[in-house]
Amino acid sequence: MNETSHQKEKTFIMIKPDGIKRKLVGEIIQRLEKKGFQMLALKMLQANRKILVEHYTELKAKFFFEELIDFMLSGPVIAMIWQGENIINTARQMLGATNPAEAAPGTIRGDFYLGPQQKINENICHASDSLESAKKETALWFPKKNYTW
Ligand code: IDP
Ligand code: MG
Repeated sequence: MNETSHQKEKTFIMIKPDGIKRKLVGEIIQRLEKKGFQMLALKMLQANRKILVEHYTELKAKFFFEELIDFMLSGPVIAMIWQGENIINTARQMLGATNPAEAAPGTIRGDFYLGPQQKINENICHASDSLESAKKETALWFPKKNYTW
């Protein structure tokens, strides 16, 4: 990957239903902007089962899959495309570990951990974990590709 395309790397970031209910939307967007990243697209929507099964298709065999889908259907989500240098890796670092109880201080999942009453799947925010999944998830949630300004 050359330097230019690396600087224009895009990723898919989604605020989960708990992040919206807990009023963390502004906080998450502010953190990404402060890091120098550019928002390219944003929409709030009630996801359906079909798009969520496709989004999380690699986890289909996991014991927590149905609970995860139900949680993701429990309220609207905010789907976004963001751009910036090395954003795929950096956004993952900014989210912190999957299990919010283990997420480091300074990360979104770590800083807003509520304690043992918070379920693992309720971890506030999603970010693509690789270039391949960023492309897949961006196309899945924003099929019209009308986000290049
Ligand atoms: P990630 O979101 O950090 O990439 P993944 O392993 O891709 O983590 O899992 C997707 C989502 O599934 C997690 O964000 C979390 O909501 C949920 N999840 C992952 N592991 C568990 C688990 O052990 N129990 C319940 N939910 C889980
Ligand atoms: Mg993942």
